[in-house]
Amino acid sequence: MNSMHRLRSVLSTGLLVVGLVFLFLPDPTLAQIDTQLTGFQEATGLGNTDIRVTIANIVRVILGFLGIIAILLVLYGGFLWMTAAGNEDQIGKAKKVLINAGIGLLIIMSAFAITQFVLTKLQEATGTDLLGGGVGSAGAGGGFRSSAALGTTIESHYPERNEKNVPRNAPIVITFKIAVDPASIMTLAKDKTTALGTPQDAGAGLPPKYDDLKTDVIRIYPVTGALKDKKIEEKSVAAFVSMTPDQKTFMFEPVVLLGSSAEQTEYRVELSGAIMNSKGKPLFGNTKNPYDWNFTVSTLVDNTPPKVTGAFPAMSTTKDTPRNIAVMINFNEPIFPIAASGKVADGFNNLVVGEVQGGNTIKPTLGTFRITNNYRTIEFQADDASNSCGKNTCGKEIYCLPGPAQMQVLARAAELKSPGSTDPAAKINLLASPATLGLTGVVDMAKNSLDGGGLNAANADGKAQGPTADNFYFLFRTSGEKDVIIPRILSADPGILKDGVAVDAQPKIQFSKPMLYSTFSDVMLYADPVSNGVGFSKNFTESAMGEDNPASKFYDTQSAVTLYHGTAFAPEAKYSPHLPSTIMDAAYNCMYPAVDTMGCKDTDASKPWCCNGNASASACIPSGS
Ligand SMILES: [Ca+2]
Ligand SMILES: [Ca+2]
Repeated sequence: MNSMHRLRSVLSTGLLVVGLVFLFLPDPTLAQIDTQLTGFQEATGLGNTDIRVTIANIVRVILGFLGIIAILLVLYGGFLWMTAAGNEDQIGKAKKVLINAGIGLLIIMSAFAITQFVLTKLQEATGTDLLGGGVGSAGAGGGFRSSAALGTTIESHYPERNEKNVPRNAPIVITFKIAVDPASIMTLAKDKTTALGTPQDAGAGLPPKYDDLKTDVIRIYPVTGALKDKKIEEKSVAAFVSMTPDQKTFMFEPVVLLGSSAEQTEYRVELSGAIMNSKGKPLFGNTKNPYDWNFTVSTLVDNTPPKVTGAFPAMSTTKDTPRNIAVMINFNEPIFPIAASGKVADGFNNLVVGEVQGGNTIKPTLGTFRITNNYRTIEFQADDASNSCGKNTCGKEIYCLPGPAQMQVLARAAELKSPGSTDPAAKINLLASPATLGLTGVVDMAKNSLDGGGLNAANADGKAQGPTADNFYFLFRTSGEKDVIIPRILSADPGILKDGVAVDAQPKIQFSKPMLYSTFSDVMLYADPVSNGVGFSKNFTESAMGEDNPASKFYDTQSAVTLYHGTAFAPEAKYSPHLPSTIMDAAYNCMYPAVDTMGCKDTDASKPWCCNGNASASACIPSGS
């Protein structure tokens, strides 16, 4: 009890970051096989480079070898001279060797300079960071670096890296980890009176306006198809920009449909270093071309409405749910963020979590709706001071749902302009609702209204019928209790200190409870050496919970996170996921790996970290990170 108390007090300082680190090492043999097949382009950092660039790189390597030979010749000449001992013949020979080696070196250096110049020009033309700038092999550092911002500066983006079959009417969406200055991304309309990025002149039933993308700051352009040979400036896509109120998620809606109906078209998105954070500082530091990715657009337009695949807590008439939980709804496809993000106190009404009162009225609980899990999950966290629940084990103030109470969760379908129409322009009736761009309910990325189907999904028929038929809702009961069970890691794949890991293995970590996805933005994937870092996004999955788990008293699911990385791990580099104690479960309990089942069972408050399965008194962030 005493040690438990000490443990609590240590944790409640909120200062400690408890890390759980796994190390694993990709298999160099496997890597070789992989690089010859699918991973070749990424692993070499050549991206979409054509044969000219490849040849230029080969020439550079050959010149490097010739340079070494020339230097060896200089050494040989010097050696001859030193050991000549006045022998004129040998001195003469030495002079000849030195002069010739010198001339050779000059030629090689000029050739090297020319190659470098050609590579620079090609880099400008192809948009690939070929020169890398890092130590080690040509290009490799550059290719990885331009992807590694995902998971560090960028939380997620849609479409994902290398995603196929993206519909032609998809927007491009980027979520940054911190607030971004919208003026660095978009041109502001002159008559604008409302806050940046929110629609203006939206009154009197007029459709809301957006702002224009600065196409030199974020470039979206086709790399295949009819326009492929045009200059980037000429083929960059014009787009309207909108953003969520926290200034972290930006939606870029192309003015015309992407791609063509005749053939699949590959697109590239490039972020420049001109993007500023909300304090006016460069978001990516000094990096000139910090991030880019490609995806492929299909020949089709998305006219299929999104569906709900699951929700938390589970609908139940027999089990009461503790009060201190977040509410989550999962969807079968990514959801357009601004239609599903907002604060109840600001009038956001597209989703409601509230207490059922007499006469079928719902009293909305104050809180915030967020979009997470690569835009597939909407999460609700209460923030009503009257429902304050005290502090959790890591010292964070938390807010509960009302309890005991009968609760209802509602996700509205968006109003339809002409129900049943498949014409993309006639799908959604944009109302004068400035906070959500006129979207009155949940829509997918292509703005198809939710096929929620009502209670028990009776109308989930693949057709968008609008409200109220296609509103999604369910009921659950809260108890007066709080859930204070600490979430545990049940398994990790690859396991701790595992080597021989495939370069395309996607690390997966299984938790004992449903987790609060939005807190996973603090998860890191460190690389040693650091230049081999890969970008990663987080995909969550849920599975049925075993009855032996004490948490199943309340819940029916566990959750797992997969660190999905679009570029291959570098062979023979070490990687370590870092899971800090700021990760929370769906009842706001912080993770505490030092009492975990992954090898660390130490409850000594002086060793709060768990590193590679061993309790540790200090943080376990590996060297090089
Ligand atoms: Ca869809
Ligand atoms: Ca329907």
